[in-house]
Amino acid sequence: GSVKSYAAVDLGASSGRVMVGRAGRDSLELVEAHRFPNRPVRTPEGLRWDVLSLYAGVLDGLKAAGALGGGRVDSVGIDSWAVDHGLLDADGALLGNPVHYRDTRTEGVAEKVWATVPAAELYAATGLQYAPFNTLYQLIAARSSAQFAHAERLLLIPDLLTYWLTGEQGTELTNASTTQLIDPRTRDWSRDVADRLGIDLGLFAPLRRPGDPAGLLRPEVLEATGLSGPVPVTTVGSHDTASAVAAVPATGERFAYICTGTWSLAGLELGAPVLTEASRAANFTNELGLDGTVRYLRNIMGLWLLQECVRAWGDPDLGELLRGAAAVPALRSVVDAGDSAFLAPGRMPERIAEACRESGQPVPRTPAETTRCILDSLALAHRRAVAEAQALADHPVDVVHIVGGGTRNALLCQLTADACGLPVVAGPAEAAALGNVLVQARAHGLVGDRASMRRLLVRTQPLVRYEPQGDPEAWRAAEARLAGR
Ligand code: ADP
Ligand code: LRH
Repeated sequence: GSVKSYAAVDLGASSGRVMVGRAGRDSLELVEAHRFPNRPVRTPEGLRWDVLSLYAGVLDGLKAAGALGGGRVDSVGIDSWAVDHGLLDADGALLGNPVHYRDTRTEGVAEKVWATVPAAELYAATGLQYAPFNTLYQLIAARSSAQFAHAERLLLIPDLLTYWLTGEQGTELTNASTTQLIDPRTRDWSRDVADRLGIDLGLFAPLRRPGDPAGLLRPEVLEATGLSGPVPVTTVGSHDTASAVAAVPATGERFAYICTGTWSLAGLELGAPVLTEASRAANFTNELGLDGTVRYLRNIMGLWLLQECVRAWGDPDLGELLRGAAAVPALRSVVDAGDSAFLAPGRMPERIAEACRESGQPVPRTPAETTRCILDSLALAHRRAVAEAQALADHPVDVVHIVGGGTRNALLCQLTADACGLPVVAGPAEAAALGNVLVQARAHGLVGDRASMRRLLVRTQPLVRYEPQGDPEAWRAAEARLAGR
């Protein structure tokens, strides 16, 4: 049968990549065309994304993707991290560098918002967890700025890059659900929340959904990349986590997933949101996935904790560090890997040591010990999220799927199996890119529904299974220790 080439642009907080997915009716192969670092920059104003360098990386990547396939790709799809955005003026020009979600401008903003719309009402209306960086809080923080006064349009990061590639503006729904301005039941804007907070929804371009066409590469883009046109851009689940969950190689419904990269996003795929007070108290979020599904999950600080330590230690070899960590005794000290105290960059080894000291646990002294503390803490946070999601959504699971860069960390996968007391199936590592490719393939009639997308992944992608080992009591004790019980 015919094989098509889809370029998937996947921008993570630590790196961007352009992957080429070659898909046929019974085949799926992913090749990396180009990878580039995503390095935020601290300006006098605060922490900013270097979005022009990312766009240059996208163009280089599309060129490399074309070179792999004789100057042709059949379509392009773009996904990235959530919540962040660029503001455009009336001429469509970008007003300044997009602000990084780890910037401090949103400190104390939520409390002001809650004075107008109480937190419980906000959750009932939007289903979104509290995170200081939700787009809603960012907008409230920005709105007295000179820049905001000139803003006529807000484009989320993947929508901004799509605009630069095609000249067409839209707001992709799965990513829009992270703004905290979408009602997960109607999958449309929550006009009531916006009105009460004085947010003009006219800032947003019209909603579009995964599978919708998003325009054609502009002639200048064809010229810069050497691609032969016309090349359509296809809307995918433009929130990277939506694309990653679409590529969880599950065989049934009774599964939990953990998308591990800079973040760990741990939870369930559901048919309807869970908007209970208990769910709010547990800070689970209801983000939108493909085909009206809900991504019911918790944000855990993830491998960010390790990335920041590795940076502080001057970039030692990761493999060696992990071998050292494997030799350190288990569960000596654990920290709360869900604590937003770890959100900001800087001084990570010290902050972890302080958290251990303050909770009366042994303080990790070497990089190997600190790494072990991080991985034990992540596994423990995975355990809690998987258990609590099942209870809050009344949706039991038999298996935990781990996807994303963290699948390359065998120790983390094994510890997660041990902590959850469930088998872990690890892979694919490039889940977001695969979900991106599969939605493009589906839009062009090459694959069927979500279940058949998943069957194709099971048949074609290498997966590794980890059985739970060790003493489950040790994890219960560590959990109790962390909860101060
Ligand atoms: P993001 O998309 O958020 O930028 P990724 O999914 O690319 O993140 O995951 C990046 C993380 O994967 C790194 O921080 C690192 O901890 C882990 N990782 C990547 N390669 C390896 C490897 N060879 N061994 C162990 N861990 C790895
Ligand atoms: C992961 C991610 C996550 C969001 C965060 C801002 O890359 O998209 O789902 O919560 O970035």
